[in-house]
Amino acid sequence: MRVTTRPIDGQKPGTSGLRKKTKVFMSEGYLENFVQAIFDATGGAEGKTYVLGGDGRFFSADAAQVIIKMAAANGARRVIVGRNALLSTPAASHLIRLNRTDGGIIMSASHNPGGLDEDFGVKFNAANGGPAPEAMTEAIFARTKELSRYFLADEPDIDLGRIGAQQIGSMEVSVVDPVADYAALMETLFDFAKIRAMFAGGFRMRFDAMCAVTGPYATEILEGRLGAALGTVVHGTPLPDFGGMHPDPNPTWAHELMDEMFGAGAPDFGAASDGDGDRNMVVGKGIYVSPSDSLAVLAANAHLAPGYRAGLKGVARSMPTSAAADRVAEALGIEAFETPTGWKFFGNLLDAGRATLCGEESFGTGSDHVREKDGLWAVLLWLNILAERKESVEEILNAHWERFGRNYYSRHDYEAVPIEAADGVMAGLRGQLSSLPGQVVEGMTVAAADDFAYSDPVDGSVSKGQGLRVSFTDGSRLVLRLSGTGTEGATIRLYLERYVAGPEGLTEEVQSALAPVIRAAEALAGLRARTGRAGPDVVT
Ligand code: VG1
Ligand code: CO
Repeated sequence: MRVTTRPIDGQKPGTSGLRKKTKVFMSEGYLENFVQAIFDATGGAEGKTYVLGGDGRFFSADAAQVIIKMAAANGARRVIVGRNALLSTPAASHLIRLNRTDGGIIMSASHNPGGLDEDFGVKFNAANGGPAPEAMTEAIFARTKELSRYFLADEPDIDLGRIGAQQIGSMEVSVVDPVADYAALMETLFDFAKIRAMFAGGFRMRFDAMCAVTGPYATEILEGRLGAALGTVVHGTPLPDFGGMHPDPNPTWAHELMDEMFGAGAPDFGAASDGDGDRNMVVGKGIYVSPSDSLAVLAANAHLAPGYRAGLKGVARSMPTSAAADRVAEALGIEAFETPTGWKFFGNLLDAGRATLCGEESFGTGSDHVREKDGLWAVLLWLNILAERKESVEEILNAHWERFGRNYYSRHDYEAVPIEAADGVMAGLRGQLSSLPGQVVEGMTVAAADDFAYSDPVDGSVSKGQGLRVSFTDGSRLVLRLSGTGTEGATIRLYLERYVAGPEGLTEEVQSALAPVIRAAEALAGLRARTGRAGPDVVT
């Protein structure tokens, strides 16, 4: 059935897909237009195969039916969909690669809250399993601006609860277990026997799935296959509104886990994941692991896991992520890459075999096993390392800092700031960039200041305006950028870093260690002054 439509404003994908208020996505033609634009901008769906799934948030089940009927009406050959429309983002990436499909559609707004009054989102992943690269998202956006029709099969709903093949017109819909193939992949990468023995020996863990998609994955893998005590996974049932939780695994939103890990009788290891399962927070008994440090520790120890025994080809991190991983790459004698924020920028490096591990300061780590960041994968790599080294998280971190020095790191988020005020902050700092080198701010001399532009070393594409950065001669750095995943006003992210070589001063409190950089940021960008805020809303 051909349905007449008109272009809808603002369907521009951000850092990771198109995210809007759920009610916006539910409005007439909104989802349909965007999905049709995806098909049209990628050469049509005729004869193609797609993976479909999502984090189970409110509206996913209905949206899945629409997307399936649109794929059918656009001539697709087959859609592989997770049971009840569930698939974590890394599991979807794996299924795309495993089945060599032409791509996949993931229904998720990731770490944003879910529900009728919260957020919904749609991401398109390409045939390599990774997020659509910039040129593709731009083509999709361009298509949304000229759309006059979409196609929708006039057929009954598919039974998404029933595993197996069903037909819709001439298209096959395969409903699959969302966990099985992913869990099998994890078994090829990690020493499950060794981790199982560690749990059998009394090792205790807490995994907070935050009522989002990783619940079934973590329950099957940690409790089922690795023998962690029943109840290790909490908030393990995916709920349409995430049980009211904000499924963003950071110390602010995963405070229940933090309280437990810093309380009496804390387990040995704690972890949390986000809405769609691609992020992870890792916590030791009484010690928090910053995502930038986590990437560095994983890079330094990955060879302890069977899947990485041959060593790493290279390590890539997003620009705002601390340079801790670079120091490891240098010691290992491998390449280090610095990309813009968002996983889509790692795809080429992974495909070209130039990077094996990638990471972002926003609780994202992953490897070349898929083309997305992967929360549970990171947790399993940590477990594998813990099982091999037989040391606590604290001991491993301290040893890491003693060897490489410590990149103190923090991100300060100012959320839902009026757009003009946020633009003012950015413009204010941007205007000073060229005159900053050589200036002394809060006792530190500016070494360089610029608006980060990235030249992809594989395909030569250039991405400009990726964040304002100011680095100081003592190795300290501050970065300012606007979020591309929010749905309300603007979110300003301020990233702060200071390097201490050691051996003294490696275990200071993070915010006090960063105090001079925080003051320098305020002096240069006037965040508090311009937004009228007393301080950041979230500190990670
Ligand atoms: C944020 C993070 C970024 C991450 C992106 C998608 O983007 O900073 O590192 O790749 O979310 O993650 P932004 O533009 O808001 O800073 V996910 O797990 O929310 O898909
Ligand atoms: Co996510």
